[in-house]
Amino acid sequence: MYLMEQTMRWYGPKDPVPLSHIRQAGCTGVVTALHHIPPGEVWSTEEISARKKLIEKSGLSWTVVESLPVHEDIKRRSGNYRQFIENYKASLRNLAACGIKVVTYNFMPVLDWLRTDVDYTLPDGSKALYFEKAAFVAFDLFMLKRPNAEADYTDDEIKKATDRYARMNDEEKKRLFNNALLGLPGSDENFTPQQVLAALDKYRSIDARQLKENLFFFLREIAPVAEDTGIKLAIHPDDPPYSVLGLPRIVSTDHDLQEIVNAAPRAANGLCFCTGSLGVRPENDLPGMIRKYGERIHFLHLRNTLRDNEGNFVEANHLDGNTNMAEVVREILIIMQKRKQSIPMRPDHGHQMLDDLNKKTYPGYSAIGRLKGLAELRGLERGLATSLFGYNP
Ligand code: DNO
Repeated sequence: MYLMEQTMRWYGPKDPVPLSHIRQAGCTGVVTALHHIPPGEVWSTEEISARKKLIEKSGLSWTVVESLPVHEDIKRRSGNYRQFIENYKASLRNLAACGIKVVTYNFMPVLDWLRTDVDYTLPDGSKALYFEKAAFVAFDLFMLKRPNAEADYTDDEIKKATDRYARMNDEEKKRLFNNALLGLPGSDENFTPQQVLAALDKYRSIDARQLKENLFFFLREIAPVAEDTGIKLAIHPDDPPYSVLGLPRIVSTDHDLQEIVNAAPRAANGLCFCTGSLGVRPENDLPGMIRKYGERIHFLHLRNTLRDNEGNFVEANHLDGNTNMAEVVREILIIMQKRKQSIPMRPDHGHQMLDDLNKKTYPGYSAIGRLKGLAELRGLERGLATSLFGYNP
């Protein structure tokens, strides 16, 4: 019986959640990256194997790399992109030489995930990540002051954002500003508005089609290397799965995934199936997508969101929210038996709760909330495996 391989993200030696706790949560491996190496540089075998040894000393394995970052020049196909692609290939070869099999990356321009509130208090006092549309539009229009931003919103959206902004006190404004400009995951730095505006400007002439072509070009370069070395690539979807700050987003829909898998028709060119990101679009049929792309799913992020009609969404408990997690896990179980392979999974994010409320952790990555999610997912999977396949451990 093939069950999901349980992992958690670990941000490296500086992560307040130690490896021993991840092991005690029941994980066999971790998902991590060499966050200290700037995007575009080669990950040497020395650096990789040192990190691997550290992880293995704790009785865990380094199951997935998340992320091997893609340099902005590659996304724009400008500047030094050829060199950066060669460096990417070299990193893949080095990772393979060290025995690492799955590499996650994303192709979101400028910013990775985006929320307006990373400390949103739920009725029970725990905290969740939250995306509030009106606040985000207010940030874009009145704080970032992105040139021509109004053109991207309807009159109704602008009015709601204007009202929302007028009701915000200074403290709320400060929080919104800091949350929206939170640095990339794994870094402690915030972007300044000037940096963001300058970075956005560089995408002025790149629309979704062009960005997709740039991704396909990159994929056709790296997928053969991944295949030859036995690495499986897993592209992470856009979070949230639509255009933000006028930037094109190209990994959000069923059609996007179809085009991506077709662009380099090799098993190595695969997906990180993130239910939390894809689940924000009501038309994304997640169980159906798993059936369709099952052969190409190399990594799973299981998380749930609850959305409303205004475009707001809050991160819900792993088994609640708009995604029917039981259906998702059932399809994953079926795919794994068909492929005769376990797929690595991590409980994505978790509420900050209990003792963790007093700790400073990476937003979404406190220990107890993730442990709760993992335990629920593990129970769900075992229950389904028993009822569907007669699993008997
Ligand atoms: C957020 C994460 C993303 C993800 C990258 C993958 O919590 O899921 O930041 O790691 O997009 O490249």
